[in-house]
Amino acid sequence: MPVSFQFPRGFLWGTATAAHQVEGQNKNNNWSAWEQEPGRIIAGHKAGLACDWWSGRWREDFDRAAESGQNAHRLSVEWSRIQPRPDRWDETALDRYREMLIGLVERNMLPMVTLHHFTNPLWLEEIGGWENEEVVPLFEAFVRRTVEALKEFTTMWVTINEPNVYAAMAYFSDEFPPGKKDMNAAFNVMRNMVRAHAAAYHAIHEIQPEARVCLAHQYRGFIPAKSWSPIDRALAGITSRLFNDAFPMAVTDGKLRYIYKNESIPEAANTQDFLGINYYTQELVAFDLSKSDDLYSRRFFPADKQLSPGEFIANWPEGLFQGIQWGLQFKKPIIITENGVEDHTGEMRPSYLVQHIHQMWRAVNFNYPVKGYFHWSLIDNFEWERGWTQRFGLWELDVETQARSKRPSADLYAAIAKANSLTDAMVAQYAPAVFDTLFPGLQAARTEK
Ligand code: IFM
Repeated sequence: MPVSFQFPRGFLWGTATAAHQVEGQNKNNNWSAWEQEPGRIIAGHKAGLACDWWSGRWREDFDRAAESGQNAHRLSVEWSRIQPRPDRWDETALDRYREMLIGLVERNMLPMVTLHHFTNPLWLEEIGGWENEEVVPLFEAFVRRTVEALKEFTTMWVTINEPNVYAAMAYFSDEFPPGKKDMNAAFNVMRNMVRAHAAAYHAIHEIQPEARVCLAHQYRGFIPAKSWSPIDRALAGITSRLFNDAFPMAVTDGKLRYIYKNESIPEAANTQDFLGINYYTQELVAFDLSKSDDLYSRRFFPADKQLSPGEFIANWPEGLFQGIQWGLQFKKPIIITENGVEDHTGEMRPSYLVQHIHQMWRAVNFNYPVKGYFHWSLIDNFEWERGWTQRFGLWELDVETQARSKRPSADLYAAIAKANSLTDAMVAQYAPAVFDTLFPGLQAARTEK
């Protein structure tokens, strides 16, 4: 008897991408400038042509996604293309995005559009980026223009991708532009992001009352390294409140809670229609006196976890289930807006994928309102400060030749999406090493017969 983990009818199976990471030829945003600065990106890598979507290679990649049973795709639009200068809107850029969304609809894939995914127009960066409160009306104006132009093709909008990662990487550690370590600036950025999200949420609903709008949160479990240690527990709790809770709480009750102060932002209350969760991994947290820059905490992976080739992600699938349980407090439908692993070898991805989809199925089986899953990513793309050293694609990209080749997980994900379920046969074929974890005793029972 075959055994399968079945998903509800209408479940969304997609992949996620972001403009700067796949389009190529972006020259007018803060990341293209950052990439020119020596020492900012591993090995001096640049996004360059990326996956060459701006020249039209999205067509062949959307064909790949559609042929492999995906019924949705999450992409982002590049603010600096749509509004190259504060006083100029580029209709040809909006036409290009229209074409892409039509391309998805024609292939029977539901588009989900992210309006901000890490990059800022240079003109915005020059006036202080998200530190400057002027960003709130500026973002709202950009959102209005974009949503007016694209509303015919989608009702699913992500205002800001991973605002917690943006604030942490650009203002706590200096890995994203503008490369600051400044806790006050980080707070201002967080406050402006919450206010800009709220303004965008209200504007989108004014233009398109049926819209479904969210922020995509990166959820990361922080586990005290020593469960009996009050200080490890306190540090894990503070880190989690700051990284996981601050934004989703603020867009729920209109209060932004920071390390040493709170701010009331009443217009942000109840401004998400669904909860987007990006989940990759979780970490242990231990008190460490030498880490004064990092709230005196050291974060690391347990020795018994399988690590991705760049040791960037520990395969910790239960964290996805826990992330979904954490998300229940916001009382909204949940979509996994990103999940994946950097693995240029293609060897770890199949087992990572089936274990995470199994955890998501457990949540669905508890009747938790999980409505869809977007794998990061369809194709290898430019991985920010880690350049081209980390590969998250179901398809491999040769950056020099633009040739695509399919990794085994592309077939595995296609089988899951087409069947709307994960079966024992799929696990046996693609990820035999975790068969017993997912189907305990099944192999033995079959052998006995
Ligand atoms: O590539 C990134 C993406 O831009 C945001 N979420 C995490 C991904 C993998 O690091």
